[in-house]
Amino acid sequence: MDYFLGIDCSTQSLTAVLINLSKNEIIIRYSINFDKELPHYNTQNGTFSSNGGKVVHSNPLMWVEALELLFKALVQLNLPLNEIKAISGSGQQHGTVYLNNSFETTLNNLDSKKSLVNQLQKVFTRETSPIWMDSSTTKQCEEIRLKLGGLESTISITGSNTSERFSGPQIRKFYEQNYDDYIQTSTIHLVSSFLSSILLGKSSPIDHGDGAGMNLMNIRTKQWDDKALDATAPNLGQKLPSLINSYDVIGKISPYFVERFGFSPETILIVWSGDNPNSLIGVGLTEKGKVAISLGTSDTYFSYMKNLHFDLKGEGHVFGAPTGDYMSLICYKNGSLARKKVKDNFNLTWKDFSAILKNTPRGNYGKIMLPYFFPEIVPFVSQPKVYRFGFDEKDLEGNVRAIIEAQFLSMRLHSKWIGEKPEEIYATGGASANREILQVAADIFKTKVRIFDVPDSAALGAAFRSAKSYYDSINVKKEWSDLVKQFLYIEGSEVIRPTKACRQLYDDMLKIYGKYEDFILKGAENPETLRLEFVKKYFD
Ligand code: XUL
Repeated sequence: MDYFLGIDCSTQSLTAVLINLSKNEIIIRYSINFDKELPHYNTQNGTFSSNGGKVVHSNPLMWVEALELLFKALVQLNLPLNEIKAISGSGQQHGTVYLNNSFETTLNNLDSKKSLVNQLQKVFTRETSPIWMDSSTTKQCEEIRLKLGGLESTISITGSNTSERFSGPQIRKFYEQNYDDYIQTSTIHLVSSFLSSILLGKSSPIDHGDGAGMNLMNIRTKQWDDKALDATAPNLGQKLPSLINSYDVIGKISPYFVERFGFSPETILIVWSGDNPNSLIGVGLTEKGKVAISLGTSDTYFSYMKNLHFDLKGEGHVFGAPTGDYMSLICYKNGSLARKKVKDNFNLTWKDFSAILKNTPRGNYGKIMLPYFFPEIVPFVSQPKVYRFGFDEKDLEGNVRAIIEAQFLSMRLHSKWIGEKPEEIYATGGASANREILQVAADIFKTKVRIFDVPDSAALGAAFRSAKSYYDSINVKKEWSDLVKQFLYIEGSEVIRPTKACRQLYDDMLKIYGKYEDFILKGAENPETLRLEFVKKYFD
């Protein structure tokens, strides 16, 4: 049997998806929820935050302990771990793990009678890891951008503007504020390459997909960029693992996992990548024209990109794709946690929430929200604040529809740089199960939205990646598109069609929404008159 395992370390949980590619079936999905199953780390939604939500960290030991729990559970479920041919994984992007010089030797000498978490206690030079939700590095972003020659030059070197959550600015902050600990650090890993190292029993390379989310990799040469390294912190090049293709095999599984959990010593490992590159494959985006929205802790909008081009405004990103090409990505922090805030403020269930969406009119009587419940990435907002125009926080129905319309209006507005109008949008992530939310997406984008009931797209993508590289390694030719499409059975999934009658309404609303962003964030003119005209045109 051709069993492949994909593991995803996301913000709130660690998930495994085991697939049998000979039969195109999922054997199991299994998740460890950090808050619930590892309560001694005291996380909230997998994180700890301070400084008004600007500093957001997580605990790398928690991820390690979760990995053990996950494997224990798979053993207890009697899954054929010894028949798994290859494993790869996915990590929430940008987060960094700081390790001292005992990391390699510890991994090399793991005792399979003892737990991982006990043996890895002393390998860190920084107890907690800044993750993608951290927005405390505005100063470092400015410093690095300046040294790289300004906005456009930074984007054209690294594929993105310097971004608060990206690894480079985070590393610079650590160097500036904890100089001694920075000096003690011999290796800096990403979440993906850290966990990949543990399975491998030695430091793992970083792949081009996740490497592109650091502001340190040259997006054209796919090598560490000397200028970017120098602009970030001294001797950084010596602390970073090497960069490799996302499809490269990095070795065989460490004996620790063979002895402790019963994996076969022949299991090959493929380098881990970021959750977004993995999801790109997990939802079957192996060619142009199709876009995915992933509605999870973060909401992301992403697509496969054959030829490199950039968002010169600096809001969108270009990462490496698992196929060796590129992908575009726009990321919103106010995703599911913001939707949940509105739901919880009114003590609603998701069923109530959906019913309200169904029963309120498109355009929401002109009630517009700028939903910055948390600091936002796109557009950049450092101080969280929710702005409401034409309604207030007590208006139950108004708030429910306004948050969803705001999220998709913002996505349509800020994805224009990608150039192509999507032919079809694939919806994935937790909230993709909610048809009413997706109907709003279809209406606002004026595009079909296809629902995938493959919630763990990043872990599944990792399983696909491990399969593809395994077949390559034994010279069995499989095209990406065939492998993925056969498995996903895309044609069988449900499609939500846009409502024709509201095309003009959302075009008008989009313009007003953009003007409210400019009004609040750039001090432009207040578009209230336009909003009132909109109300008159559609709701009088
Ligand atoms: C992407 C981003 C998030 C994280 C966590 O740039 O910051 O999507 O990868 O999911």
